[in-house]
Amino acid sequence: MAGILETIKESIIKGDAKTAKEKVEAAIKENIPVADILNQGLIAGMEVVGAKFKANEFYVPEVLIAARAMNQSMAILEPYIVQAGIKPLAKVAIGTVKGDLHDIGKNLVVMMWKGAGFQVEDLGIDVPPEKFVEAVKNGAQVLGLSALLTTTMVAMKDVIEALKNAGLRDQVKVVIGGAPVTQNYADEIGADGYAPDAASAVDKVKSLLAV
Ligand code: B1M
Repeated sequence: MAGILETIKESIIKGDAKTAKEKVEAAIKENIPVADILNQGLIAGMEVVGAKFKANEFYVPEVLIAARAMNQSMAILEPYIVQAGIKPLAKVAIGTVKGDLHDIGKNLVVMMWKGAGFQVEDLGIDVPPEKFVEAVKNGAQVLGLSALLTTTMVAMKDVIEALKNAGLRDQVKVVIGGAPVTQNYADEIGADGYAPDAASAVDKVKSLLAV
């Protein structure tokens, strides 16, 4: 089992989408737990990519190719993550905030929330505050905001302001996350919750909604 997960991890690092997808399919057939495929294969690979990018060993093209391999592999895994979901526990919406194009972490939260049984509206990337407001008007009980840049995390505050201006702040719980985001920042901008990773994002929403 460790061998196939290691191959998945290495394929992500190399940006070899074909092998990554084949091995994810093989791992599913071998009944390797989906959480292990995700955490020890895909996420572990992306973590190495992040470290190499930071150390200037990888540049944007390598990172993009790795991200594509990750996203394509996640698409195969998604139905298996979602399988556990029965009836939606609640309606939630999520997006990466305005100015920010990172979506790998956000997509993980989407999958985890779906897997936990939430009905998830994925608003995508570079989402302006008005779109988040619209999602609440359409019934979202929770808004998830993701940001990966210190320059875009400030847009989370704009979303909360827009909700207040629309008179909707009391109708929705706002959960924030992403690498530069902290609990202190959540407190500072008046978000209802912060989650450091996709798995904790599930617990956070469940505790906020008491479901
Ligand atoms: Co970007 N990038 N990037 N990048 N990129 C970072 C974030 C960076 C830290 C790299 C670095 O310099 N070390 C740096 C930010 C520095 C900063 O602001 N402090 C950076 C930069 C500078 C940039 C550009 C400005 C580079 C440039 O053009 N010069 C540019 C900005 C573009 C833009 O957004 N406007 C840019 C572009 C890109 C790519 C397009 C090439 C690509 C994104 C591809 C894509 O997403 N489709 C990319 C990538 C891949 C990265 C790194 C390498 C990896 C990010 C990632 O996907 N991680 C990243 C370095 C790093 O993180 N070490 C980096 C894996 C993912 C699973 O983790 O998204 O953190 P993450 O999600 C986690 C948690 O944060 C959490 O759950 C996940 C784990 O379970 N989480 C939530 C996330 N959202 C959540 C929401 C929640 C709860 C939890 O509730 C709602």
